[in-house]
Amino acid sequence: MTNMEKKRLEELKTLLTRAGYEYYALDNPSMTDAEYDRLLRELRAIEERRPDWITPDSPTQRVGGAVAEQFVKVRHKEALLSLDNAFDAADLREFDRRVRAVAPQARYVVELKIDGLTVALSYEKAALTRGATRGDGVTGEEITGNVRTIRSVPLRLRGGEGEAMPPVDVRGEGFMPKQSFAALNREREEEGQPLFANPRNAAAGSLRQLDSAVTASRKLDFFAYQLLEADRWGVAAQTEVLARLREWGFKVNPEFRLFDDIEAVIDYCLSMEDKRHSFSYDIDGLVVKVDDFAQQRELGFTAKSPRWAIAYKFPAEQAETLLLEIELNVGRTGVLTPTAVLRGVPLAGSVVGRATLHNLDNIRAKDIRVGDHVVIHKAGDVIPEVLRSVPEKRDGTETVFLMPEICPACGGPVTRKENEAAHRCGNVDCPSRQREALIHFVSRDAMNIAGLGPAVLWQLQTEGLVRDAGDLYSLEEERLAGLERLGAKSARNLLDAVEESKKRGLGPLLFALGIRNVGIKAAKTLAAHYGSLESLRRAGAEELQNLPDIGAIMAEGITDFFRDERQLDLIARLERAGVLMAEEKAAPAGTLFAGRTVVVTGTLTRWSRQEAEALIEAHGGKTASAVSKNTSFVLYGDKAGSKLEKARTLGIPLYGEDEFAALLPP
Ligand code: 0OX
Repeated sequence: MTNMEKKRLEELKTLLTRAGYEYYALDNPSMTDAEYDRLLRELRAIEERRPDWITPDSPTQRVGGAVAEQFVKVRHKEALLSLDNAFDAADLREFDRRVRAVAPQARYVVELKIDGLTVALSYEKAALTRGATRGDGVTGEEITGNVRTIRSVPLRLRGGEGEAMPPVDVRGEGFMPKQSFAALNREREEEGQPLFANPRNAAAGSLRQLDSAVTASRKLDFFAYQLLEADRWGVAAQTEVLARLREWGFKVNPEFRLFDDIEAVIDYCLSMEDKRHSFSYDIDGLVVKVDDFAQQRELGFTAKSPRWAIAYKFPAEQAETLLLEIELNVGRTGVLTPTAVLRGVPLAGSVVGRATLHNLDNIRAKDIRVGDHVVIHKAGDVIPEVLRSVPEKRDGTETVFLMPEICPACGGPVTRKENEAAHRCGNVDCPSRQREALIHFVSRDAMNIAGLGPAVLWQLQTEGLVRDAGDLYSLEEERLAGLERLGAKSARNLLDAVEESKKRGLGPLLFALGIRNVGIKAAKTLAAHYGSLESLRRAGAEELQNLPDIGAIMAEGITDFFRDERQLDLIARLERAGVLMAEEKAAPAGTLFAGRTVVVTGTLTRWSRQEAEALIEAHGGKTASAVSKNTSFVLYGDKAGSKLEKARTLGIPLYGEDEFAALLPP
């Protein structure tokens, strides 16, 4: 029996690995999803009976679940190089000239430049043993558990010589397809989580997860393009590498082309500019590489990049429109940021009506006037920015922008410090500054007070109910309920959220207070080290600088903050209101859900999904992102989809929010 079972297990692993390869790497499925699921279940069942037979390359081992404490640094076998950039045909011709001086016969492979992040993979005895990020090129971070969850990354090399196979090192681009990115952001929006700016950031954030179950829930993909120590593998050119990588089971981008001369390369690069949006993933250009490795070796490297390759970067997408007026926004530190109000214009996927102008120096340097035609682009493909004006189109009615001497929000004096580009409103009571400070105070990484969006804060401010953060803790229910658009229920919820925020602990509080230059990371470091606001207050600048992540400028920001009477007064009021001023101690772990694995799905109303998962873990349970036979029960909310269905078919207990809440101690 055992023998037969073992044989079946091997058979299932082979069948499923092949099906996965055909589906994910070749994009050419040979098996239906239902059949795949059935075989996977059968494999799981065997592995459950015989856990000693589970190997890391089993198709069941992609789900993630391992949670790391921190990332481990790894040294790359060979440094990861960066690429020189070409922005136009002339740059490419110049590159060609330098190449031909050394290798007159060079041929070029042109690959798409996938806009993701470099991932380095190592295989030993044909099995995946390590995945790492680029890091600084010399040392990266070990992310093996996360990389394993990417379906197109082979866990075992196909046709590998198994035990006898020498180590293989492969590099490529990890990325998130555009559709997965859009779906992920939609989901995050529903759950009130911050959105990723672009697929690249989403991929980076997903790969740098300490909890690989989170990575597994993100739809990442991988294209391989480089093989280290290629000679050892008898391959002598980039095109041969791509072929070999494909044979081994990697997904290789099919769009690469081979050219004899640079003019053909240029034509191809230019033609791709129109095609760039037609791919299911973002590309930011193309990579032109000398194909032949002997020629590559002759060309060698500069200090930071190979002489045999260059990145052709697409011109950033731009648009021209009319600058209608310049608005000033007063931030929480008093900085006046000029924003261009534009006649709406489509640009890289959205209609842009506003763009930042950064500061007065920038406006002057670019001679941007109100009424000008201006060229805009999206920085990092996201943030609209004014690049330049188009003076040829002026008709004489344009006006030079002047920075007002008084703040447009409060009439206070506007000043500019020497050596600073920013103009600032000096009035600490400026309502605009106070409003921005409040928005920051209640934001998610700070005190996380749900239901206090900018509109409600605005209302509380104009009604005179709230001036600073201290006032939030003395709001009265009756007064709130009487406000327009708020009502009794929202008033109650809001007060509950305010009450709840008192327990956030020192880290979030420090961030919320808006100490100059202290971001969320530094706030956490300070909280962990000092444990209470009082002992932080007593720390000197020198002592502070000895902490990781804290530099001289930040230390000064902190000591200045604690010398400010108004801040000390605010802290005293927060303390009297019962806001926790010390690092929150972890509650003793309960045992209610000990030994149970719970899947949370759909939109909950009482908690965010993260909060519900934290609750389960605080009571000794484990959480998972996928429903399997091992799931103890599913907590489901609104619009729960396939996970709920799957749980139903597997006969796993289902709990609605109310039933779940009833399990919890009061
Ligand atoms: C990409 C990409 C990046 C390897 C050695 C020189 C350049 N983002 O798609 N890098 C490379 O090649 C490196 N190729 C690519 N296709």
